[in-house]
Amino acid sequence: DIVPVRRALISLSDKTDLDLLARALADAGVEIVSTGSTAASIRSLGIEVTDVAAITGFPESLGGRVKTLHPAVHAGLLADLRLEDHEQQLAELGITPFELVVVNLYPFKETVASGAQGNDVVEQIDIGGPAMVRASAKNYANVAIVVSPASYPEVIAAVQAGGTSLALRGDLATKAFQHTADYDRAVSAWFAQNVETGARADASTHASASGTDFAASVTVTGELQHTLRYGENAHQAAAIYTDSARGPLQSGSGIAQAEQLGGKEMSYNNYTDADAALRAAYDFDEPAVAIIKHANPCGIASDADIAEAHRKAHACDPVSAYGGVIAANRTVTLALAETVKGIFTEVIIAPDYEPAALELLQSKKNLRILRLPADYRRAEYEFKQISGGVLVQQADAFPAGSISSTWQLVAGDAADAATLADLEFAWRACRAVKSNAILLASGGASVGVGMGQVNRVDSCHLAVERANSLAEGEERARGSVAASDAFFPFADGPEILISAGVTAIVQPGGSIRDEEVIAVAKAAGVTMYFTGERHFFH
Ligand code: 93A
Repeated sequence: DIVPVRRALISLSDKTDLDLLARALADAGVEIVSTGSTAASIRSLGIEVTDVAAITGFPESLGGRVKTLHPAVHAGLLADLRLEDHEQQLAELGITPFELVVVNLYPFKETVASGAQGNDVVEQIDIGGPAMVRASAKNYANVAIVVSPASYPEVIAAVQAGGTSLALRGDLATKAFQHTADYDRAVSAWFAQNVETGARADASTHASASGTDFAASVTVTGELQHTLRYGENAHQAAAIYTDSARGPLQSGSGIAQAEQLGGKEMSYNNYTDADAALRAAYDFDEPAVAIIKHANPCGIASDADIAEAHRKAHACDPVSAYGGVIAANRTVTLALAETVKGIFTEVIIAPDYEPAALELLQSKKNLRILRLPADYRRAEYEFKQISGGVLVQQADAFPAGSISSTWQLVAGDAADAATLADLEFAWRACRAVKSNAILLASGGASVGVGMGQVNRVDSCHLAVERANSLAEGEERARGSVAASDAFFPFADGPEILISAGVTAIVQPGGSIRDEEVIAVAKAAGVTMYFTGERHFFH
């Protein structure tokens, strides 16, 4: 497994310790092949060197863009001499293989850091260098690839001792691939920020980019905002970080940037619930209020009057709303503040407060009052922590305006205007409910929510049960409409909703049993729409 080094290819931007390396190789009788300024440096030390142009028979051209990109170089890097066939072909082509390659790349990151822009940066994207590094690393069975002066002493020692070991070449190749991957990440991040692309123009639209494009365009970092008293439970230490993503979507100013106007310090759970409340209330163009407990809505409603929206949201589940988090997507009026004053509430979030409303709310010492920044924009990246890592995705969102124009009517009569408005409301509201989500709505308000169940039938049962049991003497499920965040895998869920008196259902569709589901709706004369798009929320 020891490969003696007879011929080395050296091409360096950073020439740290080049003298040390070149002299050691020359003393060990290694033939040195090199590029432009690297060859000049070696020659100036009085060490013999072969110009790469002498091997390629092709001059360095296009201002240096094409130096080593030539089969005479790359066949010498990629030939696997364990194969007789490769050895024979090299001989026929008159190509001598390399056993050692020493390359470091154009200083791309340093150029960006210097404040350079545009073409000055683009010109510093090394193409030939990474090609040699990757070719040699792939061929680590035959070639030792060195990308850092830190590896010179070890490599020199190996050359002097008779050759490089497989283990050393494996180590070097691993570092080499890390190096080129890191380099390309820097290049792709710069492109995502600085180069006008179709993806960037499309980023604000509903269409999602491919995962590869997305990952290449996002840089995830965190900046400590402040520590928290504790985490989800009292024995867990915690802190909050902001600005955790940079990319073409530009993360908006989410709950982490809200200004606190009163009340105790925000806790870890306050933040998660407040974020869930924002998700729920800010999905609506019309004035809307959401009340959240344990990240799930116990009521969402919209109404031209924001105080009335709150009243309707609260009526959905007054029991659970105790100790809840309220988000309003309009300025909090005195009328709304007066109602909230009488209900134990942990947090209230809004874009602003009427002065009298704020004064009234501030009189409740424990109520945390948050105001969103004036330039509030929904965060456009979503993160989910998993052990040892973090998942990142484009935020899920609805477009503004009517969302039913693309829906497909699959059963019953087309909904009248009022029913369609409730279906649109239910579909938007359902997105804020943890999966599996079933949300019953009536008159622009949720009336029964089935959330977080591990099967969809249970969510249907729960939604109906809550709609009817929480309203004294009223059967709120009857005459309501239903939304389901994902398709019904069986007809049992819709059967429960229909027998409870639901008149219209909106759901994504796409189950292999869609026909059975549609048949149940048709038989009951219930309207059903397919949206073609699901909105899981876990
Ligand atoms: O412009 S390149 O992308 N095209 C090439 O063919 C090429 N070959 C080597 N860059 C290329 N290199 C890079 O040139 C090396 O990665 C190294 O960083 C630099 C050394 O060039 P010189 O020795 O001519 O100054």
